[in-house]
Amino acid sequence: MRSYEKYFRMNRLPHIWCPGCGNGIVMKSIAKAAEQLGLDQDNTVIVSGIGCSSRASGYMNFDTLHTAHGRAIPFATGIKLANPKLKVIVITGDGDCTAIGGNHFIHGARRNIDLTVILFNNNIYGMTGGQASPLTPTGKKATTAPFGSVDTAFDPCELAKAAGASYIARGTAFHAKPLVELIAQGISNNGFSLVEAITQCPISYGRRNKMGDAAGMLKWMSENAVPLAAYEKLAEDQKDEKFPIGILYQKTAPEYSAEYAKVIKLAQEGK
Ligand SMILES: Cc1ncc(C[n+]2csc(CCOP(=O)(O)OP(=O)(O)O)c2C)c(N)n1
Ligand code: SF4
Repeated sequence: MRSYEKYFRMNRLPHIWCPGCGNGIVMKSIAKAAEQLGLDQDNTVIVSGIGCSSRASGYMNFDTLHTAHGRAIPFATGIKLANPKLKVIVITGDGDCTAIGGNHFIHGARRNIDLTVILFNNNIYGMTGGQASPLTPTGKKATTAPFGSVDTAFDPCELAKAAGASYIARGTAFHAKPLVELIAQGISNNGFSLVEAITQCPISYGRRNKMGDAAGMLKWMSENAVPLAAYEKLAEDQKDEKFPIGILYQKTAPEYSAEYAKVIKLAQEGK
């Protein structure tokens, strides 16, 4: 047995994801980050919404909660406020987090509550067969955009930064080892952490957009993901489909559950 396997519910495996799906790589990166940090399974909670990626919580050997579509962050907020000693990790898809859960995402970041949100970004609604999400790039095809999406995708990392998150990072399923480090640092940050993990959905997204199979999509990641410092040196016309990876932003700011505890103390003292 590998050392990180204690973080999996081995009796729930094999998983149900399609062959070549990137969700397993991201899930393993979370387990390896947990191992690196020596996370206590009894004091760590994993909360997910609904979607292919959100199935990961059921495979992970912590206290886990598989909630409603888009609602992982408010459930996680309640857990953290009820017991601030817990490490709370949120697993969510791009549709789950930025469409139906978009407002919760903004307000979690605004409060800088100590949650680590791992956003599995496969650019599509995978579970329901390939509808466009707010992170589907303009021009890419989806069942709801058969001629290419006319909407503009937004950058969830920029949104989290503007809203107030204190740790923001992006990795990919291709760069699996650095992804472990980015997740571990996010979990260690005392505040709202976003780790966007670009992952491949060869079935509902790659096939439709002629990106090849899983290997082709991983190759695309290897060619287009650029470490932040190098990305910033690129001229606008060199950027094309390229995107920055690594730690994108960090700051120190008051953490919400600690601030909330102060208010409770004041109220109890009747001041
Ligand atoms: C309130 C509600 N609306 C819609 C759905 C249907 N639904 C389930 S999963 C999903 C999309 C999942 O996409 P995403 O969050 O990107 O995750 P992925 O499957 O791609 O990992 C939708 C629309 C639902 N379960 N509940
Ligand atoms: S539909 Fe896409 S995201 Fe869902 S399991 Fe299959 S490959 Fe993965």
